[in-house]
Amino acid sequence: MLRHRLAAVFAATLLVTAGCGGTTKDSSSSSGNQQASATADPNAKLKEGLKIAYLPKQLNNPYSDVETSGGEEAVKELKGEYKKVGPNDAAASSQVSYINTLIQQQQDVIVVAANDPNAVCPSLNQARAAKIKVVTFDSDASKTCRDAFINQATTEGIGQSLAKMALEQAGGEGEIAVLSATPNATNQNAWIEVMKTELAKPDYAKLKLVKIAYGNDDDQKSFQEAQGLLQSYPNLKVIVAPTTVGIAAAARYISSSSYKGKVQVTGLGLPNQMRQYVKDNTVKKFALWNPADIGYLAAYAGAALASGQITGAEGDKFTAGKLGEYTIGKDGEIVLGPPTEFTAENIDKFNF
Ligand code: RAM
Repeated sequence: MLRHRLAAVFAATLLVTAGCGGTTKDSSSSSGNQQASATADPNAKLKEGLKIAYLPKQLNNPYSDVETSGGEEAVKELKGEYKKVGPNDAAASSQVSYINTLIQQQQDVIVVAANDPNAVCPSLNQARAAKIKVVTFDSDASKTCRDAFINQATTEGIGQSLAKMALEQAGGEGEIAVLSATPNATNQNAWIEVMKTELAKPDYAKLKLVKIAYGNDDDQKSFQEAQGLLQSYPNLKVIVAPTTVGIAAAARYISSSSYKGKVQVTGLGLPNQMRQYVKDNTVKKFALWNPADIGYLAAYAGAALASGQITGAEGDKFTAGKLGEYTIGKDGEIVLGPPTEFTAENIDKFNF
C-alpha cells in the first residue's frame, strides 16, 4: 500500500507541472469533477485512523480557528488523525508548498480553503493522483482539482443577502463600497458578482457601488482601506465587507471616527468580534453561518470519500455526525445551510 502510494506520488510529480501564478476570478475551468466516475458504496463503513489535514486560507485569522475547531472535533469522532497547517497570509500561491508537504506525508484527506482557484490546482491534482481525497471548504478551487466543495450557504443566497443589507443600511439610496479580502479569493469574488447582479435590478436603482477595495484579510490593511474609502468618497453611506477581517476593521475605524452614525458597516462577521460594534451602534446588522460547522462537515465528507461511501458525484448521500444527512449537489457542492443575520436583539445568543 505504502509502495503503491509512493509510486503514485512519483508518477504524478512527473506528469503534472507545477504552476504557482495567481489567477483572476474568471480563469478557473468549468469542466466537471475529474474523479467522480468511480462507483460509490453507500454501505461502506467509515474508516478509522484516517489522516485528515486542514489547510485554511491563512492561520492568523480568528475565522479559520473557529472553522478548524469544528474539523478537529469531527476528526476525533471519526477516530482519525487531525492536523492543521497553513501560511500567515492569504496570497494566491502561499498554500502550494504546504500541499506538497501534505502529499509527502501521505495524508488521506486534504481540506483546503483556496486562496486562488487555480494556483493550488497542480499540487491538488498531484495529491489526488496519490489517492488523497481533496475537499475544499469556505473558498473553492477549480472544480477540476477537488473531489467536493463545502459551501457555507449558496453563493446566490450570500450575495443577495449582502446586497439586501446594503440597501437597508443605506436607507434605499446613496453610495456604497465593498471592502473585500484578497483580489484572488474565490469566495469573495463569487459573492461580489452576485451582489452586482442584484444591484442591476430596479429595487437597487438608487444605490451606487463606487469602489471595491481589498484589505487582503489583513487587519491593518483593511483598516487603512476603510479610512481611504471615506477620504475618497465622503458621501459614502455603507461599507459592505464580505469578510470577517474586513468588517471588524471597518467597524473599528468608523466607531472611533466622525463618520460614526453617518456611515453604516455591514457584511459577514463573527459575532464575538462584532459584538462591541453592535452594542456601540456602529453596526446594525451583519450575517454569517457557524464556521465550526463547515470544518465539521468537511471532515465527514472527506472520510466518506476516503472510505468509498461517496465519490463526489451529484446525488451521493452521507451522514455528517451531529449535522445529519447531506446530499451532494451539482459540481460536487455540499451546502451547509442558510446564513444567520445578527442584530442587537439576537447577538448575545451566539458565542463564536
Ligand atoms: C474571512 C475569510 C473567509 C470568509 C469569511 C467570511 O474570514 O475571507 O474566507 O469566509 O471572512
